[in-house]
Amino acid sequence: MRECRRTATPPRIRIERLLDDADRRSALYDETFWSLRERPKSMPAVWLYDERGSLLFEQITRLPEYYLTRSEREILVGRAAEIAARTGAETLVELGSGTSEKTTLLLDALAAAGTLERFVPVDVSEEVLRASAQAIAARYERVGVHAIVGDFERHLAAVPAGGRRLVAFLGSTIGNLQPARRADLLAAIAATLEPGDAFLLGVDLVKDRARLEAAYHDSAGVTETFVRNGLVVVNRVLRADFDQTLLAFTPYWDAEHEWMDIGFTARAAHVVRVEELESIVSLAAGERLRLEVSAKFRRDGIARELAAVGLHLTAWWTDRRHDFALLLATRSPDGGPR
Ligand code: AVJ
Repeated sequence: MRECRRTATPPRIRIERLLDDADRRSALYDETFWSLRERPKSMPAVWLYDERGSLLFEQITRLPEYYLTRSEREILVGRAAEIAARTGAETLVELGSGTSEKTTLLLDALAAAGTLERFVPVDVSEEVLRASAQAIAARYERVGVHAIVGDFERHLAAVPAGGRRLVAFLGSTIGNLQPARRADLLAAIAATLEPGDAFLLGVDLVKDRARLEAAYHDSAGVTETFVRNGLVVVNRVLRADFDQTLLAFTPYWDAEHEWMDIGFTARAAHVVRVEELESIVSLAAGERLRLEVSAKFRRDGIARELAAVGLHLTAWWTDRRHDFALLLATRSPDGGPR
């Protein structure tokens, strides 16, 4: 464990680094190498979230077609006080916290309920964590921040124990994981939870194809720019030569897997070099290159996935249109927190 001792870091902030840039890079390169050999050929969605990608995603959240962020906020606005009352949480743990403004809704409610003592954001980006830790510590004078620079798929054991904890995983980010990895993550979350702790999960719901496809293929073209930026990043960082003109942006709803498959279709057969991975990727005409999946959920399905790892659904809230859901789950079989 390393504590940060920069002069600018107030004593209520502690930043624990479990991951450095070199670890992050080698894990990502390795994953990219292997996913380019899958069927369909894929690349990890992490490539979408460089600085420009994160700004573009912010823009996506304001698009008329992209309902997810607004729907989740609507639920949080309506239910934050109830979440605070039900969980009585002293610690809010947020996975993949980013810069999330939605966190503030939860923290405000926990502070108003008088239970909040500590905020534990977990994110791979130290920069993002440092900024949000400062902001949160400034806003809540009596709250300690214990930020963890880590990968929530690998470093959950580092989440500090003690007190009632609410572990939040918002934005339907869980939908980026395919079922096997999702099950592993849920199992790790379940293993972290102690009786009295709760898990708050945001999931986007299955709905009609047209609305789903529009959410990922907006008329202003922001999503296309966002996904194409992933290729720009890979070209720069991995010294690849993906040719944007040979790849059509073709996101589609995969009704069998119930996920949005977000990626490209090769307009013609061609070969791409990825120097840094010492790889050559050949794409046939019409072949798919996937950059991200965004799984959508149903209440029964996610309840079953939770039950499979010993978690029990204790609350389920949706927005007025039933587009998105927030759920609470606990480890204890009978109703969870007092
Ligand atoms: C940030 C992963 C929740 O899946 O909706 C938005 C990412 N990709 N448009 C999603 C995304 C294209 C987003 N998540």
